[in-house]
Amino acid sequence: MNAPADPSITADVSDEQRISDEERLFDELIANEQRIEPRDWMPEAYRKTLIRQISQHAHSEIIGMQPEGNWITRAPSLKRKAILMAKVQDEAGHGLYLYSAAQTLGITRDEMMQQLIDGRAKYSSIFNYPTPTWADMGAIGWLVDGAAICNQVPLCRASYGPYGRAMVRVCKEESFHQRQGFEILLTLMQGTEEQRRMAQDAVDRWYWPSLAMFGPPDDRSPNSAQSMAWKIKRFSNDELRQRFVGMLVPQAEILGVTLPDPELRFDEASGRYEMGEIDWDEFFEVLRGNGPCNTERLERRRTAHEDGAWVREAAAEYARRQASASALDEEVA
Ligand code: FAQ
Repeated sequence: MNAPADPSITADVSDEQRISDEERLFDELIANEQRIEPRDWMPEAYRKTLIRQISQHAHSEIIGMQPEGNWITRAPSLKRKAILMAKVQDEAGHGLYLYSAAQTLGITRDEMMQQLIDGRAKYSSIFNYPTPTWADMGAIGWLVDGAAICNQVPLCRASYGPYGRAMVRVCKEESFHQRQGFEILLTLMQGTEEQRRMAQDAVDRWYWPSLAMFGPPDDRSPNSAQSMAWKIKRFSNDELRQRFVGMLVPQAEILGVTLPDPELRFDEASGRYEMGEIDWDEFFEVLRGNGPCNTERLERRRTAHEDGAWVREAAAEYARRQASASALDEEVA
């Protein structure tokens, strides 16, 4: 007679079996271009990667409200003010969709917010540059939102359902943002000599940081290969940068602005743009917190968070009272 099986061993084997079945299903879903949804099994590293990318993205949208918020009270007309307010409000909405998408992965909004205000979380390098003139609103819309669209349209097909779906709406709004930036620059370029100079100066200052938004070059991008294998990212950082420059060149011609890269040219043989070197030392300094506005941006975010404490407390108290009132109703019934 066989000795009875040790129950702990049986449990281990069946657990392993279950995980490998689940892993196989996960791999099949990815291979077949199907979506992973919040309740599906997923490798822990996939979950962590998504939380990292989506929360950084959410923080970028929220911090990204500041450089343009700076101009709401000074926009040159009522119409421009209304448009800018709507745009900045859209960015807040994008942050909220993204925080919600990240929450489906098991992290709370409080945790993410704490990471941001403690300075432990990253957000896009681009929002650490100043906005001294009205033309910066044009350059941000045209270049920063333009880069965001190039980066985010492929993310609409990200393998994680809530992220991809959030991106669809975000991209529609970003495309309006990009056009409004282009239109601000076009108006300035059709204006006085001083206005044209202001527009060109803004393009000169935002061009290189907007190229850096796509992240480090492929050979220095530690996350790309795995994120592409998981179909979170669909293109590498350098591929998207190329696509962006290809989009900008004809638009710069229409605007009449010069892209500040004397080495920029299209190489017929390779079908790629050749370009000057991005200042990666500057990029990594900004990531380390040493950009022109890092301190100011985080300080502003911290103050806003502290100023909003009473709203959070009031909402929590209201929810508590509602819950105890409905518990009482149930008891009575
Ligand atoms: N800034 O290995 P990779 C917007 C970090 S939204 C700061 O290549 P990955 C809308 C990266 O996190 C703009 N950090 O990383 C708007 C990683 O660090 P970690 C935000 C950066 O994830 C407009 C390390 O470097 N968009 O503009 C940056 O595969 C106007 C190594 O890099 C998104 O977040 C950077 N530029 O690729 C709002 C899009 N680049 O985490 C208001 C979603 C890289 O290992 C006004 N995100 N790093 O410590 C992505 O597509 C990707 O996360 C990348 C980076 C492409 C940004």
